Amino acid sequence: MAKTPHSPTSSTTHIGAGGETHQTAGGDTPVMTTQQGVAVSDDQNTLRAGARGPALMEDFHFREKIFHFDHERIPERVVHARGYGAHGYFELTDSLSDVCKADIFGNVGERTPAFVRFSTVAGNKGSADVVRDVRGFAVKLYTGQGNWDLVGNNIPVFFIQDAIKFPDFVHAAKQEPDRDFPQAQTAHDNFWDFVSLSPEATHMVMWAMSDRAIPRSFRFMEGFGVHTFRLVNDEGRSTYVKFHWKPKLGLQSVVWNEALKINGADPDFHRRDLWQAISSGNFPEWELGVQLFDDDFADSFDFDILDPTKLIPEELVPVRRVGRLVLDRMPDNFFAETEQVAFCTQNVVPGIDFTNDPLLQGRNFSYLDTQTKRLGGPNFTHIPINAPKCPFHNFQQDGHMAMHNPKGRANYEPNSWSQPAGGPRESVNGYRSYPDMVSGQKIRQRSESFADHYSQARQFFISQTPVEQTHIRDAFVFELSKVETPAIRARMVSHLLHVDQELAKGVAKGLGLSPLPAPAPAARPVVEGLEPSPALSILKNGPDSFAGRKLGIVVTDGVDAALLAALRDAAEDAGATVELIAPTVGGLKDSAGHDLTAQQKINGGPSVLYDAVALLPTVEGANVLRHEATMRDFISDAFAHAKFIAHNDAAEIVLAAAGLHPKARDRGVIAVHGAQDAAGFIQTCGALRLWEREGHVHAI
Ligand code: HDE
Repeated sequence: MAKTPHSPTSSTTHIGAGGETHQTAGGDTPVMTTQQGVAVSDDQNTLRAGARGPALMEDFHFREKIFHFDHERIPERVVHARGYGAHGYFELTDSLSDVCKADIFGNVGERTPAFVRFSTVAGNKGSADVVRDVRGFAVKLYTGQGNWDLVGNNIPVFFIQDAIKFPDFVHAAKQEPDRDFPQAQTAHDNFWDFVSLSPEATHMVMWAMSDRAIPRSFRFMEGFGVHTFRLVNDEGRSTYVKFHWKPKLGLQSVVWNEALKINGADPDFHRRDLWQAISSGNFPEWELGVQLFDDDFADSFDFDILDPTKLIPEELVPVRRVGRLVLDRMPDNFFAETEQVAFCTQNVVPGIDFTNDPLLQGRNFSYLDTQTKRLGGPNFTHIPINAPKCPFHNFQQDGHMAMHNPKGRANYEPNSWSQPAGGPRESVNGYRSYPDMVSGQKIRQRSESFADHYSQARQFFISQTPVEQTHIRDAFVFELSKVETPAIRARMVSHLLHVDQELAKGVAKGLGLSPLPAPAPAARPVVEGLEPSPALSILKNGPDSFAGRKLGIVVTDGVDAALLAALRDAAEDAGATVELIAPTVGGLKDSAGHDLTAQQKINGGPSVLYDAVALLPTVEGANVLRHEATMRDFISDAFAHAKFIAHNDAAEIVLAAAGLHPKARDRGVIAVHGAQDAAGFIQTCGALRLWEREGHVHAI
């Protein structure tokens, strides 16, 4: 075989004239080439006229490399810019074939490949993960009958009722245009100005101020399709449906002060969590639930099923669990997959159809349009992450970046060419829209049936535990305290008076707002009698185990090997992971002389990164740590955030240095001496937080 520049030789390391270290290809190391496949001989130096001379235009490798780099960015998403995705599959566990003809709901046990992208809404692509925001929960299902995109959120309702308000809403939520801040936050005048002028937002604002908007992990949050959709069966009968994703590990959120600190300590907290879980084989899982109902229910329901600011309580229409979604593979490349994935609400398959929800109707226009802009043309469907995995054929052709065009002579139909030249034809099994009866005047008008803006906001509030209600109140106070215009603060409180008097008074007190404003004029009086819906609370739907959570153990050189092993074993047996935090990440040994590697140095591993913590210093180590400010923060934050804290005897002085004298402690600060204590501690951690502590650590 002739020797080509691509033939393997052996890899060698070179030190360049400038002192840089670089390797040449050989063995397993592939040859670097240009985009044209031409092998590159020197990637360190541009082509010059003499070593100190000007660069030469002729340097095609340099020009191609820089040109490509200059074009690396594509427009980020207008909303949901910051996201993180993973591959997996959906498996049907309970057939829905009686109500839906889609294959994905017909064959129990069948697995459909899926790609999921989680996101925040308001922040730019580089913003922090644990901001107070709605999370996107977008699922692309590559079914055998074409792609179905269920583009949902982790909150089951939305801020607005008509798509025409979406640009206004998003403008108001994002950075203010004259100053370009605040980033990824609703705590500013424009947002609260808009929502306080739009009473339809009240229900969603309650959710946004709840802990739903600061999830602990993507793995511990629910997803919702939000709109009412239709399922259609073989006979053409339509059944209304609301889609739910229920996390197997239960619901969990962080507390607000913790969120603020996580964003500094690890702005990638959520994406790192997903990466670590999937990379270590702990595949996150959700059940798909459906609420099915008919026109009779729709007619009897207190609210309009087409109104996206309303939900249907699970206690009224139970959620039937029909399948599971498992995420088991990270993308090979973030940009190619997670950034280029193009979700479109209008991607449905036979058996799944739309309703006249005015938000959904508007979305069906918006997504195709935005992908064309973002990905540069109509052929974004040719990008592998967006292409269906089933056969597809049509006569659409050409355009930017066409990867494939119809083959053969015919590129139109009808045509009289025989196969294969004649190309694809319509099918009797093709997608048919549900023949919904439509009539009415051509008019710009919101339906009267959408006018009750407060009753479900109230129902959401009364469904929460007292701890969650306090968090909601505090979130309103925090956000409105950042609003500089007193009239906007007061206007918001005037809406809350319809939701709950105590909530409104609590917010007013927290703002120092006196006297209370008059209640906002209500388009419809509040329906007071709605029953609480326990399904709406996070704490009523949390896990009862520590599975999937993270324990942070502070160790110092010479740490008690047996106690460390006992804690680690108990945590891992419960399905949790463990990280060690130490004064140095390397150079540690346990009492048995084994080398230990810490994942974090103390100032880089604050307790906000963990669900529970343990302190196992040696006596010498404790004497050093008690003088370390970040160690004291570690403890006082863990305590203030209501976390369970285990400690050995030596840790007493460190606890005391952080203000946790024995008298200041509670039943969540637990001494551990051996394997039994360790197992008991991990079991206690299944409750995740000692909420009763919150009342003792806050004075305002
Ligand atoms: Fe979106 N939304 N949206 N949205 N949305 C986008 O599409 C839009 C709405 C949702 O991970 C955009 O690719 C309009 C509700 C998710 O790639 C854009 C309206 C819900 C994602 C768009 C809504 C969502 C988007 C921006 C009001 C929950 C991220 C970039 C009528 C059910 C998908 C893009 C991903 C993204 C438009 C309201 C969820 C501009 C016009 C309600 C999860 O097309």
